[in-house]
Amino acid sequence: MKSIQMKFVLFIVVYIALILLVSCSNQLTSMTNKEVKYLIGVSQPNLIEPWRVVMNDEIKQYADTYSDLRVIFTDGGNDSKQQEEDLYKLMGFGIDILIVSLDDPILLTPTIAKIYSKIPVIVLGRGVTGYDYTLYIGTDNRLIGSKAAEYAKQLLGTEDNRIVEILGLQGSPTVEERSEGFREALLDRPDIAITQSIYADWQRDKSEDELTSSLETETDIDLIFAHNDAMALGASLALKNKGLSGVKIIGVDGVKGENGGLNLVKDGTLIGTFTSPTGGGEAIRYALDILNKEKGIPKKIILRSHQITGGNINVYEEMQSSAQRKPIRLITEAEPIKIGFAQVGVEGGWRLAHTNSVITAAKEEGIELLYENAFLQQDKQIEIIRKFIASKVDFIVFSPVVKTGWDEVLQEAKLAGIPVILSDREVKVSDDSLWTSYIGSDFVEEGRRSARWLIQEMKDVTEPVNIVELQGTKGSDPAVGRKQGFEEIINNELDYSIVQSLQGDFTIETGKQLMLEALANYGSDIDVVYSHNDDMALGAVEAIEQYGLKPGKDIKIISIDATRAALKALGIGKLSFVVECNPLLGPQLMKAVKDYMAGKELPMKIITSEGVFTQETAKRALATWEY
Ligand code: GYE
Repeated sequence: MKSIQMKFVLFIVVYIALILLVSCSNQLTSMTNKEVKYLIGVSQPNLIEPWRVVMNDEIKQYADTYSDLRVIFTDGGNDSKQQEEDLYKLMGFGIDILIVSLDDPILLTPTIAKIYSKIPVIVLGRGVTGYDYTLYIGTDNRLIGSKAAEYAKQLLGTEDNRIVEILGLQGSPTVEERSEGFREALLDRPDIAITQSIYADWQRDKSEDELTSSLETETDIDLIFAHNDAMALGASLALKNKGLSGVKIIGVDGVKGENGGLNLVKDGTLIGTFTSPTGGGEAIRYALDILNKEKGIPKKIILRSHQITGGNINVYEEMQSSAQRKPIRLITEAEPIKIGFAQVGVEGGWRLAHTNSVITAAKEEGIELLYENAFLQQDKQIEIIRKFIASKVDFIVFSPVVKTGWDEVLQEAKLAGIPVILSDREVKVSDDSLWTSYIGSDFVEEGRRSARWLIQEMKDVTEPVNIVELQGTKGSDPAVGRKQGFEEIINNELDYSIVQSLQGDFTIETGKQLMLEALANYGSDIDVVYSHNDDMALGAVEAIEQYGLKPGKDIKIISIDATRAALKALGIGKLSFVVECNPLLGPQLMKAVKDYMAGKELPMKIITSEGVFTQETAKRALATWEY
């Protein structure tokens, strides 16, 4: 890294050059003579969308509270080539970290990956594929789509309903996810048809023009779902020009400002919108944590989307105003924060590390922790949660044994005003306001990573590949996600088949027993074991040895967790590949609890950052590995 002085001199030179050269669309924050510790580059694909203007405002506002931060903003003028040039220009200025929001993920993801090999990169809001970035901050777009559909279903009658969907930029993952979420949630309503899909590139004018021309031939529309408020506004203009009224319009974004979604809901242009927080403030907060090399930086922050309608907009705006963000209660030594922690079980190495991490972190933060264990039984876990509600804890934290069946008890917690944090596993409930935050891994991605490695590893093999899958607890979030992600990738490969998929419970014993069963059926025809966790993989190692074959050689073994025991086995070649799933969630959990008690809104999901291990990297990692 260049010295700070050098960087400052360079910055001054660049600044002067910029004033002379940079197109007027690029903006710079004001400069003072104070020493610049960190230079942050912010690259936007355009500043036509109000949502992006708000994002920059939030970044600026937050960055301005630090006198040693400088931010350079660029505006790609809605042209990916221009944005690519901007990115290299920012690199030329010697930025320490890049904050980037993209429009065209296909063109720019490789550039982002290249930059990420040199400096940390925070991707904001929309679109980047793969995993080559430091941190992503955005919303759950599939969820936004499905919430919009649920709302549309409420708004429409029961017969012959026609919806026009106005989408953002074609090919963007954000657009695909919003659209898929929307369409999937409409499947149970055969009376609703999406009669038209219009791609309007997130732009108001394009939406207005496209809809205007389609209204020439078809005016029978009941509802419009636009992927952002700008396009929703464009659609409303087209309808107005045509003299059509009564079409309900739902948008997404819900930002402040003249043409922002909040105003559009207030003046009745939109029937409702779903907020898509820009994450600008969070980006600066995390940029500083990254630059200061803080531990435990997550991989993804998913912000909560709120449904805004005429009925709740005032309450929402009040909630957002900073005056409302007061500490929840006074915390003293006599009355510390009190957490009830309903642990799922003692099933293996990962779980023990997780339990210890939570207990230790609570102690370090002076937080009182009531700890109880459900030993893999849902009834018991529900009973424990009820006990915590009765003891009036400040927080309930639990790792749900399975995904479903929690509505009732979580409703009770909500009624008692006790926020719930899901640690390391998610739930599936009808109302996502029943839980406050999820802290853990992306299980689907873990499954994909396992499959991608396998395909790479087997690329020269011409024979069919026979896989045995050892699944974790039936209906648990990690088992469901790891299966789904693995299958998603494997299903594209004609020669790969999962010959047997057996149901375990994440313990070494079930791993061994299930593997013996698979060996009895398929013997040496098995090429690969894909195990949903390390304990079951280590059980499979024992079974394969007992059967007289060599684990890791005759049969490759892929596993998830990366406990020390698994890394050791990988180091000596008994396992083949291990995907990390980090159990050391205690510190992040305590941070979230303290933030909440201080009056901050928590992200909906905090997804931990994780690596993968081969034999070589496992040996090296073991020297310092903590769990
Ligand atoms: O992978 C497994 C444990 O929920 C992420 O549960 C956790 C999983 C972990 O039993 O070993």
